[in-house]
Order: sequence, then structure tokens, then C-alpha cells
Amino acid sequence: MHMTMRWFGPGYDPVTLEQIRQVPVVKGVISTLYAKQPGELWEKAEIAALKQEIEDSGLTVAGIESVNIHDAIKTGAPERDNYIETYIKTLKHIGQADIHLVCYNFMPVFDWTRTDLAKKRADGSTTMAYNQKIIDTIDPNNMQALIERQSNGFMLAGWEPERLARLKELFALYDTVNPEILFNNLKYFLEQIMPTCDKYNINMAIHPDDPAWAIFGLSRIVTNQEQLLRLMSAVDNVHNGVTLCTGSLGTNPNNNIPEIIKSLKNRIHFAHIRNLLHTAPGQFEEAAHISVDGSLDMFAIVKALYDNGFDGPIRPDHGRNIWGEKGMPGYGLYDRALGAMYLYGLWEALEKHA
Ligand code: CS2
Ligand code: MN
Repeated sequence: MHMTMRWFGPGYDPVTLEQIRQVPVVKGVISTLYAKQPGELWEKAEIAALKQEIEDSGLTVAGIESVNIHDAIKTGAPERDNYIETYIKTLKHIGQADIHLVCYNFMPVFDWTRTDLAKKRADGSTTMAYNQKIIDTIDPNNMQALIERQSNGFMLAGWEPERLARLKELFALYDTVNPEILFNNLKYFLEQIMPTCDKYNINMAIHPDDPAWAIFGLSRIVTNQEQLLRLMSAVDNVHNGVTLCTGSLGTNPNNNIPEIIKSLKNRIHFAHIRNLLHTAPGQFEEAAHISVDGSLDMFAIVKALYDNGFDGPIRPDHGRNIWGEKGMPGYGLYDRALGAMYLYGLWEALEKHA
């Protein structure tokens, strides 16, 4: 295991590499070319520049999150092969830069979804929260306004204004894409990219859908153990793997995360670890990482990864905004640094106790 933090890159992330460098045990960052639109080629020089900046600060690039997937690939449109070809070129450039982990998701239209980005908690911190009742009554076209209003002025990953301006068009594209079609499109994509992943030893790590159920009538196919295992065996190559995101899978209290970890064996390439507090059916808020603050047993989760022999990067996923920080929702410095310390502490105890 190596501890990392997410860094959105120069000009986008208010947290600096110098700050991240001072979080004990964090030696690497997970980063991206944040301005890239899905379907755009990542040039070698752009990847090299990002890598250089990170390495100049004394950190390493532990992986890319995300190289986003164009809708033509997700919907299986006739032009998908061109976009897959571009994706393959991007992977090649990433591999040639000696980067071997790529996180991505296959969610239609919306990436992660929350109804409140700054819910005040009893201790005065703010956190992101979700209430299915709001989603059931809101027009999806109003989601953009809801997110923008609460984003502290930052562009949030997955909620790029360019995409959200085209919501009607996007919904129409997915109109006939039922879960089976979506699954087959994912399988097709993975089959095409696997030879390149084999050649450059790139671990693809799919991020689960968040929340872990269908919203706005859109198909979702990465929400539980059964779906994850089905995907692993459909393209049975170790480079087809998973980002184990506890905060996404954990939205559904029926998901037994330690059990999921155990069943995925060596196919977990990346772990996002955060805690959640279930407040009512279909409602939750993001808690501090520590077990007592939420509904997930963080020790059991970290132990399951440890017992699996997990040796990839972990990052504390979303954190609260605390100590007056006006951070990007979910990605402030302080609470994620506390999370990294706590998670590392659990790991150290497991190692020394073994
Ligand atoms: C998110 C996502 O929970 C998370 O990790 O903030 O935006 C995530 O990065 C993407 O879904 C991965 O492709
Ligand atoms: Mn995550």
C-alpha cells in the first residue's frame, strides 16, 4: 500500500504540492489533465509536463484519475471506434511516461451526485450529502444550478459546465441504453484496450457508480459485488480491475465492503477510502474518515485490503471542509490529511500486529 492524495493540477487545485508533500507518509499524488474533455487525446508533452511538476516537488505520480470516457463509447455509437483509438493512444502515452494506473468510470450523464455540497454538521464542519427525495423531485436540468451554487467557485470533477450545458442531448443519447447494452459497451471498450494495457502494464481501475443505484432513470452497472465480479470475469485480464471506493459502494447499506474486497482478490488496483453516515433510507452524508463518525467499519475495510495483499495506492477520498478552509467540496486539504494519517495508522497497526 502507498498513501496518496488527489491533486487536480496547476491552476485548478487550491491545495499545493508543497502542502501535500508535508503530509507525513504521502509520497505520491493521483492527478489528471483536468482541462481535457472526454475523447480528447493526451499528448506526450502534456503528460510529461504534469509529471515533471509533480516530481519537482518531491512527489511521484501514483496514477491518473480520470481519463474520462466519451459518450460514444458508453452508448455504443457508430463513431465509438475512433474514440477508442484515441483512448488507446492516450494510454500508450501514459504508459510511455511510466505511469501504470488509470481510474475511470462508466456512469451515464452524471458522475458522482450529491444534493448538498456544504451541509453543516454539529461540529461546524461542512460536508457533502445526498437525499434521494430531492433527486426524485428535481428536474435533472436543474442539477447544474444546484451544484454551481455550492461549489465555492471551483470546477468539480465530473460536473464540467461544457457537459452539463448539453444535458437534454445527453439524456436523449442514453434513452435506449439499458443496463445490458451499457455492460456490453463497457466490455467491448475493455476488450479493445487490453492489448495496450498488457503491453504497457497499465492497470485500468473502474470507479463504482455513486450513489450505488440508478438515478434519473439512467442505467448504472457498477454498484455491487455481483456486477463487479461479472465485469471481472467478462474481461478476465488482471489489467481490468477496480477502484475500490468505499464511499460509493457504501451508499448502499446492503453492500458488504470487506466481503467485496475479499471476492475481488488481486483485481483491486486503487482504493478510495472514506466514511459515510447513513441518516435515513436513501440519505447519507460524508463523515470524517474514522469509524466512530460514520456507518462504515473502517478497520474491517482496511484489514480486508491488508489481508488481500493489496499493494496499490490508497487515497483518502472526499473529506469535510474544516478549520475555516474554503476548499473544493470534498477536496479540502485538512480533513483529507487527517484521513491519510488515520488510514495509515490502521495499516501500520495491522502490519506490526501480523
Ligand atoms: C469522485 C469521482 O468519489 C470520487 O472519487 O470524486 O469524481 C471520481 O473521481 C470519478 O468518478 C472517477 O472516474
Ligand atoms: Mn471515489
